Order: sequence, then structure tokens, then C-alpha cells
Amino acid sequence: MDFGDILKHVEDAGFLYLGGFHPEARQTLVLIGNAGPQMWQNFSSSCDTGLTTLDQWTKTTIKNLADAIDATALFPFDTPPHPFLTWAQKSGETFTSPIGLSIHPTYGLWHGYRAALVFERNLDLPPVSTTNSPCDDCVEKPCMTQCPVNAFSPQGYNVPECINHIKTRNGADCLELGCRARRTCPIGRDFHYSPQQTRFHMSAFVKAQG
Ligand code: B12
Repeated sequence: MDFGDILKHVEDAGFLYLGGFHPEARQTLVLIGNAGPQMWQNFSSSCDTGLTTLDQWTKTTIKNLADAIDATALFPFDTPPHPFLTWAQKSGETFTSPIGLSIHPTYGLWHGYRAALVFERNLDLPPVSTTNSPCDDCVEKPCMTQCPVNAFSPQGYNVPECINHIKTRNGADCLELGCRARRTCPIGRDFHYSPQQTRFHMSAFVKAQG
């Protein structure tokens, strides 16, 4: 099975290829995830989104996929966490944005990782689409100035400030429409999550942080 066959399996399951690299000479790590509406449509049509978590659904769906293509799946929600963003940078397919999230030249900040597929063989990966980060040409960097509580700074991401704001009435905008810093980025706006998907992620985020 070559990369093209694997990609077909990945896309049939509702996911996208987001990059890959060779951790060892005879090993390949392929990052897969979501951008655009496909994954959310598959998830919401296959189960009750109120009862089944996206992580549970992801695990079942991707374990079946991994079995079919002879790979091992590692998940972003495994504990201790796998360094998905470091892997994303290594793949060269995405770049680190000023706010820490990874940015894709097409999908912008609107993509998430759902798994890393590890193959115990050397797969021929496609060449990276560009070597330039879209952030290099962005002079204004609105992602760094538009957060209502300045949670993002060169010192990092202030999680308590962010959460405390989202939980108040003033934070309804971020809760309903998604993180404002993320929304203000001009790249990949067409891939902004649907209102249902946004609400789902933001509520899960607030719930997880208590
Ligand atoms: C813990 C965690 C959080 C914590 C704290 C993050 C922090 N303090 O930086 C909390 C719960 C607060 C959080 C929040 C969010 N997270 Co988060 N999170 C993770 C998780 C599970 C582990 C990260 C980790 O500790 N890795 C271990 C370290 C050693 O390895 P590393 O990740 O390679 O290290 C890099 C990051 O730490 C990064 N980094 C530096 N500064 C920042 C700042 C931010 C905001 C982030 C996300 C990363 C980041 O720099 C390191 C070197 O590259 C990852 C999944 C994963 N396994 O990677 C998702 C992950 C990083 N989160 C993600 C997302 C989308 C979010 C949210 C936007 C969720 C949402 N609301 O929709 C928010 C952020 C902002 C917001 N206002 O909405 C995505 C990022 C996708 C992308 N395009 O980059 C990931 C990869 C999950 C996924 N399934 O795709 N997250």
C-alpha cells in the first residue's frame, strides 16, 4: 500500500492529511485531522453529540482505519500528551503562529489534529506545499492584539485569564463564535468551524478547565 492508497483510506474516513515525516529510517509518522466541515458532519450524523464525545468517536473511527492500513494510531488526547505541535513543525506542512497554535497555509488556524498514524516502514511522502509561513507576511498580527483579555503575549498563553473571561457574560462572544484571536486571523477564513462545531469545542474546553 503506497501513500496514495493510504490517503484514500484517510479521506474516506472523513479526515485530511496534515503532514508527515520519518522519525527513524524505517518509520513514517503521518498526521491526520480535520479542516472544513467533513469530520464534523461524519461525527454528528453517526452519533448523539451530546452523549458521545468527539474523542471517543475519533478513537473508534481511527483505530478501524489504522487496522485497515497496518498502522498504529497515537491520539492528541492520550496522557501524557504526545508532542503533536512539535511533530506538526517537523512535518514542514504547518508553521507555528505567534499565538502558539499551528497555522496551515490553506486552512489557517482552523484545523485540528485527530491522530498520528505510525508506519513501521518508509513511506514516500508528498513534497511540502510551501516553505513560507503565512505569518511571515502578516505585518499587523491581529491574533496578538485582538484577544479581549490579552491572553496571548510573547511570554505565552495565559490560560486562567482566557478561561475566566469565557465563563463570564462578556466572554459570550468567544464561547459562541470561537476564540477571537483565532477568528481575527486572515488566513483560511473559509474554514472557520460551523456555529455548532464552534460551540461544541468551546464548551468542551470550558468544561475541561472547570
Ligand atoms: C494541554 C493542551 C491545551 C491546554 C493548555 C495549552 C498551553 N498551555 O499551551 C488548554 C486546555 C488550555 C488548551 C487550549 C486550547 N487548545 Co490545546 N492542547 C493541549 C494538548 C492536549 C497538549 C499540549 C501539550 O502539553 N503538549 C506537550 C508538549 C511538550 O509538546 P508540544 O505540544 O509539541 O509543545 C508545543 C506546544 O506547547 C506549543 N505551544 C506554545 N504555546 C502555545 C499556545 C497555545 C494556545 C497552544 C495550543 C500551544 C502552544 O509550543 C510547543 C513547541 O512547539 C494538545 C494536544 C497534543 N497532544 O499536542 C492540544 C492542542 C495543542 N490544542 C489545540 C487547540 C485547538 C486548543 C484550543 C484552540 C481549543 C478550542 N478552544 O477550540 C484552545 C486554545 C485557545 C483558545 N482560546 O481557545 C490543538 C491545536 C491545533 C492547532 N491548529 O494548532 C491541539 C494540537 C489539539 C488538537 N486535537 O489538534 N490546550
